[in-house]
Order: sequence, then C-alpha cells, then structure tokens
Amino acid sequence: MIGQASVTTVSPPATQAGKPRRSWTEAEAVALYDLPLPELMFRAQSLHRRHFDPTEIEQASLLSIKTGGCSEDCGYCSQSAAYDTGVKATKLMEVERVVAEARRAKEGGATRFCMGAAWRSPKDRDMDKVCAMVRGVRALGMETCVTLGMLAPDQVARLREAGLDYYNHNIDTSREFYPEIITTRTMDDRLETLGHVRDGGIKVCSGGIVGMGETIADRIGMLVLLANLDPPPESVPLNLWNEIRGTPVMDKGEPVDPIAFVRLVALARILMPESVVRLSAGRHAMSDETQSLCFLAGANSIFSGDVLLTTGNPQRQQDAALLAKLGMRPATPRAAR
Ligand code: SAM
Ligand code: DTB
Ligand code: SF4
Repeated sequence: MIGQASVTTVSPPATQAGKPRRSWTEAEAVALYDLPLPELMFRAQSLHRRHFDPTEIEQASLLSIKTGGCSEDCGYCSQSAAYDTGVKATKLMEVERVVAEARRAKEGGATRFCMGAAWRSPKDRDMDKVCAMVRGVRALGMETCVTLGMLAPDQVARLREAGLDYYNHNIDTSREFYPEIITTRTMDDRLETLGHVRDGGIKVCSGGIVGMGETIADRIGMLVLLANLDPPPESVPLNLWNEIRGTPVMDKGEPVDPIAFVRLVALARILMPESVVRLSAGRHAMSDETQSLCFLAGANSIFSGDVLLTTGNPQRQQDAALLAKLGMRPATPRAAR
C-alpha cells in the first residue's frame, strides 16, 4: 500500500463501451490500488463479469522462434548479448517446425500462439519467413501473436496482410524506472512501435514486468500509461520477473509480495475492463492460492506449456488440475474476446 484510501474517496471506475473514454490519473489509480482488498476485488470482479465470463481462462502458447544474441541491453533478459546468461543463440526457425509446434500447442488446448524473436527489430529478409509462420499458424485456426521488437509501418502492413491478430511489445515498467533497466531504446521508441501497430490495424498486446526493484508507484504508473493509450491494449501481459543469473536485474530484483501482485491485477482489470489480462512469466513460482486470487481479481489468460521463451512454466497437467479444482475452464477463442 502506498497511501490511505477510504472506500468512498475513489471515483467510479472505468469507461463503458460506447461512452467517451476518460484518462486515468496516477492519484486515482493509487487510490484504487490502496482500497481495502474486499472493496478492490469487488470492483474488479464487477467489471470483469460485465465484459467476460469469469469462469473462463484463455490459454496462449509461446515459442521462441529466434533465441539469444540480441543487441539490446534489457537488464532483465536472458537473451541479450550484453550478459553472460548461458543462453545459446540460434537462427530463425524453419516455418514447418514452427507450425508443427503450434499444432502441438493447439492439441494441448491453446487458442493463441505467440512467436517471439530476440531482435531489436526484424530485418526485411526475416519478414518473409515470419509472415509465412503467421499464415501457417492461422491456417490451424489459432489466433496469432508475434513479438519481434521495434517495427516500421511497412513491416506492420506486411504482418497485417499475413493475417496477424496481435503484436506484443511491452512497455515493461514506468516511464521513470525504464532508464534504469534499458538504455538501447527508449520508452518513446516503444510507444512509437505501439502506435504503428495500432494505426496498421493489428491488435495490441502490451504489458510489463514486476519484481525488478521498481516501487509500487512504478507498477501503478506502468498500468496508467497502458490504460491511457487510446484505445488501451486489447491484451495486457503481467510478468513476474523470472530470475536470470548474469543480468543486472539479478542484483536489484526483489521478490514480489503476492497480495501486492493481486492488487496490481485487480487494478489492471479496473483500468482496462475490456482487455484480456494475462498472468505471464513467473507462474511457476506462484502458489495455487496466489494464482486463484489473481483469477478472482480479473486475470483471464495464462501461458500454457512447460517453457516460455527460455525459462520454465507450470506443466499443462498442473494448470488443468488447478482450473478443475476451481471449477473453471479454458476459454474458447470467441469467448475470450
Ligand atoms: N525482443 C522482443 C522485444 O523485446 O520486444 C520480443 C521478446 S521479449 C523476450 C518479450 C518480453 O518478455 C519483454 O518485453 C519482457 O517484458 C518479457 N520478459 C523478458 N525476459 C523476462 C524475464 N526474465 N522475466 C519476465 N519477463 C520477461
Ligand atoms: C510477455 O509479456 N511475456 C512473454 C511474452 N510476452 C513474449 C515472455 C516471457 C519471457 C520470460 C522469460 C523467458 O522465458 O526467457
Ligand atoms: Fe532483446 Fe527482447 Fe530480450 Fe530486450 S527483451 S534483450 S529486445 S530479446
């Protein structure tokens, strides 16, 4: 908690579809975050139910299509060439292999397939292959997402033509904390790419990481920045930092209090009521109870499969058992929208 809020001092939540949107102030977001937990959860759940079936969880699957050797210096990442993390650099995967992995993910229940490449930005010669991957995965009837770094408008147009549904590009943290984590590209560079993606007609997936040594105010500031994008991202991944030895964040990262994380999920749900909020990296370090509270706070998507890009994730059977215990179920593609 970073301030004292009473139940009555917080302005009413969130826009409704069809009404003019409003901008959130950091003070309003802090007041919501600091509400007594039952009140915060009630508001988050009320909005969640207005826009989604609260018993459904979307399952997305991730694949690293090009790993390591990245020229960026993101202080949390195993794939930056600037740090000795033990991750081996690979070339861009073959299209057939990617489509085969997507088929396996679909058989495991995933409805969205996200392909990630360790690039600052894609080279034009890589775009042919990535577009072929998008076409191949779409042909399986899955939603497609790629995360390739910064994009120019013509690259967005090519991805759109290939039928890409979502582009993931995270702002990672608050504007204030950002320079302590990344120096090779700025927050404004990231926002520029998000603008190109939005203008090019592809849905936006953008979120960030907690546990890198930022303050709670930074976490809230990150959500306010996302919520005030016009419109906000359709998809918001919230990652708990997965420890990577050899990175600078290893020295400053701190364990995140589970209740503080639940509050953040609830705040994301309230500030962005129509967005899918994804519990992303870090679930393997979360108890069933913490994950359950996150679902009650409005998280409605997870990454499924035992690896993310280079780090671990709970086994599919473990997730299935948790959902069964909660009487919840995987979302079908349309229901998650
Ligand atoms: N290179 C592209 C880029 O940075 O946009 C795409 C891949 S990058 C790995 C995608 C996102 O994964 C990052 O923006 C960051 O939010 C998240 N991420 C990377 N390493 C992480 C870690 N160790 N723990 C949690 N999230 C992480
Ligand atoms: C996102 O926000 N989280 C995913 C996805 N977007 C690309 C990546 C998580 C990476 C976790 C660290 C790793 O496995 O290397
Ligand atoms: Fe490269 Fe992306 Fe990792 Fe940054 S987060 S080092 S851009 S792979």
